Amino acid sequence: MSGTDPDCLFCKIVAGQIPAEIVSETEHTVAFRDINGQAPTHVLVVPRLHAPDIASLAVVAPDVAASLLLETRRIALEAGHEAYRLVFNTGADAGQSVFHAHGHVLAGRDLSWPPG
Ligand code: DGP
Repeated sequence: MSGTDPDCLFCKIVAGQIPAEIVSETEHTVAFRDINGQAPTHVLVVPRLHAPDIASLAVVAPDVAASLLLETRRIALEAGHEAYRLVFNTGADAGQSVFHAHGHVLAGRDLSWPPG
């Protein structure tokens, strides 16, 4: 499956056109450290396929969305965290700034609730 947006920042990271600290790569996903880390572990897991948010991805490619979800857990466990927070900001008013689906894996410090 393909589908990229030449103007999308995360598509460029997936393609290797913009450097990032890569954590893992699978058939469907690429994971890299957030440039503005908010926790000792702060990894972004993105699909290779461009979709503007996680729900849109689940509509067009539910297998990729499920694969991404499982990869977030694998990354947290590999980093030594059984407890972690998984965030999908969806929509600008909810804090989404990059419109290529991505899960934030946050762990390694106390994470308060409700989030800010
Ligand atoms: P969100 O606000 O949920 O759309 O999250 C986007 C995240 O992407 C934000 O936490 C910062 C991160 N980010 C933005 N630009 C770059 C970049 O060029 N490289 C990396 N590694 N992360 C980036």
